[in-house]
Amino acid sequence: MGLFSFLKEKFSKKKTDEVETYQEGMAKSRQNFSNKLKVLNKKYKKVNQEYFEELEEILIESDVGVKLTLQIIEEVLEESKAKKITDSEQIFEILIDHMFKGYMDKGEQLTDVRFVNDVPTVLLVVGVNGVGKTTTIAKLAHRYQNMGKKVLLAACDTFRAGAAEQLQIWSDRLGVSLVKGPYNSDPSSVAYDALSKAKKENYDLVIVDVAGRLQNKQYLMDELSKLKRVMTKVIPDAPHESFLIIDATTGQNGVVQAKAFSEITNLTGVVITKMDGTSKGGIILSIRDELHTPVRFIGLGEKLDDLKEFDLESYIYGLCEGEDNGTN
Ligand SMILES: Nc1nc2c(ncn2[C@@H]2O[C@H](COP(=O)(O)OP(=O)(O)OP(=O)(O)O)[C@@H](O)[C@H]2O)c(=O)[nH]1
Ligand SMILES: [Mg+2]
Repeated sequence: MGLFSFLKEKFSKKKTDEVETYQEGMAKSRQNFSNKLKVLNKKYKKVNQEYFEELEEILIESDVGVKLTLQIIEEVLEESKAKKITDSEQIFEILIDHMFKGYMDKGEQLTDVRFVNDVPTVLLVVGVNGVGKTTTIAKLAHRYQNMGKKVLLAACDTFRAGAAEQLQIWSDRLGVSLVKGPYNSDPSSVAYDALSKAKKENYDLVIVDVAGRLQNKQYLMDELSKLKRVMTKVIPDAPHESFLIIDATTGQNGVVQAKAFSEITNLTGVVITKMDGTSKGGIILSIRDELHTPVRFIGLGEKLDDLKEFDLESYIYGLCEGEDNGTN
């Protein structure tokens, strides 16, 4: 049985809230991807070269990325030839298997923050302006607070007017503490203060918000290495996690950002926001293909609970199956 049939059976027996959030958040992507595939499968009962050309186009239009698309098509072609399969419905199953594999094979699977013992766990959050950094930090704070963790926010984006204030609003709303510095002050000194406080007062998690001005790569690189240097004076292994936030609606530009950041700093995870706002949900596969970094969380809406651990099965299912979509 192909993975898609397996998922259909699995989720028709027991559909969790998580799967429903994925299905709702991915409605636009599903309309783009799954509906186009259905039209294609109707057009070609038996597949031929034109079928594969159109399939390639659909994957690229869904932001799966050219490199990965070509790899997937190649694999699907090979498998269908080897098994002598020409029926487009069966090819669909093979396609989904290889999309799944396209993610699985590209590195380790990880989602939740890996907490360390003895000292506060430090999570550095980077990303360019407007990608949903502050909101994601709030959602993560909310998540770990609900798990009983003592969470501290560090507003190290001292460069952009209003950045600390936005974080302050969330810290008040959530009832989590915040350390901030004056406008234009040294981000490292804010981080130093935050980590010192976290260590002294036994916090479990410090989430550090950093400005991500990609316009000047060298400057950003220097700033991030200074930040890390200063943090390790307080907590030797800090940061334990470095998440890059990418806005799914920026498409291939998001992939460019991801590549640039991965050259500047050692990322341990990627968070994809605004999945609900894009029709090109393939971006997750594309970023994974380029970076090999695990997608840790995915933003499927604006509410605090709409940030979910990335789950490949729910994601693939959400991309292909849902209410608006008939029964396939
Ligand atoms: N629909 C949707 N909106 C989101 C999601 N994540 C963030 N947003 C919205 O995106 C907008 C920008 O989010 P912010 O968190 O302010 O982004 P930022 O990166 O901190 O932006 P700056 O601080 O201005 O650089 C807000 O209106 C958020 O509500 C998501 O997963 N889905
Ligand atoms: Mg912000």
